[in-house]
Amino acid sequence: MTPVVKDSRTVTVEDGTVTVKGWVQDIRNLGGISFLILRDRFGTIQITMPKKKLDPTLFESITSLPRESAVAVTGEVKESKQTGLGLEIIPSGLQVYGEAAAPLPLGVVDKVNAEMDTRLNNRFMDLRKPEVRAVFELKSLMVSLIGEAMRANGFEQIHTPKIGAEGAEGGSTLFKVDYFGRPAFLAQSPQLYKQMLMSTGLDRVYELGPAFRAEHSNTNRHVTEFISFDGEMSWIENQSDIMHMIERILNHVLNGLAERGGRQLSVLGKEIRVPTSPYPVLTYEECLRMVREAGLELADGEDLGTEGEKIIGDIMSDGGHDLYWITEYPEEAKPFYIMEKEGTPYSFSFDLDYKGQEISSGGQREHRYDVLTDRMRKKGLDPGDFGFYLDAFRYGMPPHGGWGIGIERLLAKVLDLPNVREAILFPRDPGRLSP
Ligand code: AMO
Repeated sequence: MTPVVKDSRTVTVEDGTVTVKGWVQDIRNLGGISFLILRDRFGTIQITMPKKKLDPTLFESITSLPRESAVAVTGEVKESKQTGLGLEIIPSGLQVYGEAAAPLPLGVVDKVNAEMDTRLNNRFMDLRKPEVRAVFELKSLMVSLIGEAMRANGFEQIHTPKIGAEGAEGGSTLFKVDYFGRPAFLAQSPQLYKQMLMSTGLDRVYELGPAFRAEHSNTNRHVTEFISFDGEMSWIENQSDIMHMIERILNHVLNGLAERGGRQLSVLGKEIRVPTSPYPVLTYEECLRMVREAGLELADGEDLGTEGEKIIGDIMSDGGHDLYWITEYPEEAKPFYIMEKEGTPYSFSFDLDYKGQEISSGGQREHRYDVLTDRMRKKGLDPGDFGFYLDAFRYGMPPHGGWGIGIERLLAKVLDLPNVREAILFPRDPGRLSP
């Protein structure tokens, strides 16, 4: 006999008898007959118990199982027109691995959605819902697809330190840690290290790793720990080389999710709109104009902000574009490592926005030592604090550039999730340090 539930690791078959393992989703008692709905990661199966035909002790043990207990049921498979799978199991044995306490902290099949906090406090139970788990299965697929695209384009995967002496993204979002009595910080990004590698011959590198930001804001798109997908490439001509690369990678990722994530996407009732390249390019000044025309008062050089980004997102969406670039930000608004556009107040930088939200920023870096140190001073930084980084610029640094993409923001936008926390197993924010 062949296994009855295809590709499930929880079914074993022997002499026409199967053993299925899973969680007790529901038990229905209808007088002479009872049903147990058993669930594993692939779906549910019905265990049918005609009272008169079953051993009374077994009947009693199964029908009194608390919901969500982890069990194995052994029995005979029968065809059934009444079940979705087209079959049912008549049980002959039961093994209880873990009996669930009652009441449950959170219902798994409840129609009413629990509050986000209740769900996150009981994430182990929340994740038993197929639609919650599907997000993380797609996240796992997304990470594989990123790896595929990066390898295909000649990038090496790297791992840089997450504890360091300096941050690259501004002092206000640094988490301080006590490093054996010395002050240290959690990495806000791999920025300094990925750039240093550009002077080594590791011409194209990428990292998928945690980034920490002491961001004291409670919004649906900020968390204090996220996974940053960083890329850096050297010998570039200009920032268009980087933008083209990102488009190639994202198109592979979105196509791959649509093609290989079909089961999870249908659980979520979502479809992925794969973009066509090239993505439209807007300049910061054009965006400012669009936002002002929509009635939002923004000063010259001011951040477009959540509201401004949304206005532009709506306009672009009306034109059929989910993904679009915003380039030529004022250099003042960009970090020291970004190259200025000489003779103008602008910079060689970009943001990539997806449905009205920034999911990535990057640009061409300042690779000329003297100009870089001047730019640091202009930003109120002491080049002396960045000696380890600057040394890599003193002995032959090629032109280079790169990007950082918050993968949870990307996934949240792909799946239209209302909150970036939906794409993080155990999110961290100002109010949440556990679980
Ligand atoms: P930036 O600071 O813009 O750039 O961050 C890059 C991307 O990381 C994500 N992100 C976040 N996601 C969730 N919560 C947060 N608090 C958060 N902060 C940032 C966003 C953002 O677009 N070193 C540069 C990148 C580069 O130039 O290579 C950097 O870190 O998706």
